[in-house]
Amino acid sequence: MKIVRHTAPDMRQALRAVREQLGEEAVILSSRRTPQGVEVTAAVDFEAGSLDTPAAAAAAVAAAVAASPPVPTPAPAPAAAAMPVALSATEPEALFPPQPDMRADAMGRELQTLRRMLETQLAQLAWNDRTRRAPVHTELLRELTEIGIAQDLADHIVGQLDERVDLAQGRRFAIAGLSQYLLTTGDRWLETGGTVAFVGATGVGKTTLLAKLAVRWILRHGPRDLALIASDTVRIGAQDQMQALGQLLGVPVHVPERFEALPELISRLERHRLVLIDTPGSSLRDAQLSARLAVLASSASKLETALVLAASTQAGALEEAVQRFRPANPASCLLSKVDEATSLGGALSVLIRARLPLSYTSDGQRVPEDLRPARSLELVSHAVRLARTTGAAADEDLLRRRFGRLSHATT
Ligand SMILES: Nc1nc2c(ncn2[C@@H]2O[C@H](COP(=O)(O)OP(=O)(O)OP(=O)(O)O)[C@@H](O)[C@H]2O)c(=O)[nH]1
Ligand SMILES: [Mg+2]
Repeated sequence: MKIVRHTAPDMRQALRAVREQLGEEAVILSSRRTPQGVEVTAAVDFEAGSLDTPAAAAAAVAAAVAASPPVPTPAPAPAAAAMPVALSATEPEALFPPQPDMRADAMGRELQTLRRMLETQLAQLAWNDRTRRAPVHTELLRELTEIGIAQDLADHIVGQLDERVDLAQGRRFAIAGLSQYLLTTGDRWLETGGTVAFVGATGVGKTTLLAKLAVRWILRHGPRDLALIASDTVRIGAQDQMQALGQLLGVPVHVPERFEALPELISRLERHRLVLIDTPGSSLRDAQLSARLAVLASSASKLETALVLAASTQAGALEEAVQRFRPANPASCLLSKVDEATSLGGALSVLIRARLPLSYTSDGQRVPEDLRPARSLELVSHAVRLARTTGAAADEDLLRRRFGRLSHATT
């Protein structure tokens, strides 16, 4: 099937243009007024009789209208005499109070249903058309969806592909594209140091990551230039956890009196090359979260906040975490629990969309073994492998809803 959109000064000219391009079989799908005149969207299909044709789609919609239940008629208003209202010629509204316009409501709902049905049919047509015209592109969209890559990103990557590309080339291009968009920082904390506060939701693995980095630093540089700050005074046992780590490593653990005293404590520790700061985990709806993040954002310019995200979390919740912790102005993020994730594409899409560079990933509980400096190609390849091993499948309905849009089929 072929779908075209024409703009002309008037309807007559628009229809003539449609007829010239699509012939007498063309079906008008929609028309609307525009500042230039009218815009007409029309389609023609070469497999008449199939439900995939616009004519059949229109017929299906018409049949659905005919079959839909009648619009309920509102109950008759009570007789004026029975109303407990003062009869006054000057207040006719009191005699006939406005009834809720049930009929209009029902018609509105009916139209919405029709609109959805039509959109579904058109999406199906457009997706079928796209599959026929660019099978490699649609296969790649399917595979990216199976990996868990977000719709806009998948569309963007596939949209850059040449028309004559084959599937193997297309796959290589998509993986290279994703790797290129996924920013990473390199192993810079362990090489040159820094002052880093780990923020993130409760239980995502902040303290474990801090411990892994501290041990790795000592293995490379010794304990002299390392300082730890335990600013989590919220969770029972959090201080003990940090003190135990400090004792084990032979490194002092500093505790600010209050969270607000953190900037002052940081400036006192300036001579240390690496200062790692454990912060309380916050539920995303924590009332104190904004205040704490504001303290971090206004702290010494040397301080950098790093957002910890658990890869095992759903993409929607990761997106929300990125938004909620934005006031702390994180310069980078760390991805924990990669070993627990059943799909990685969603997490990678969130990081790419937020342009948040990834510093390290963690794929287990062992300290310090389960820590890696983030490498984008490695992560994207891991996401692909994961989709294969879990047998992820994108169902046809999802693909049609995501990628079956008219613009793709418009010539
Ligand atoms: N499987 C797996 N478990 C992890 C990983 N990182 C941390 N954990 C576990 O997750 C749990 C929580 O880790 P913590 O480091 O205490 O998390 P947190 O963010 O500091 O928690 P709060 O301070 O309570 O907010 C612990 O049982 C860790 O062993 C990881 O990469 N993979
Ligand atoms: Mg902790």
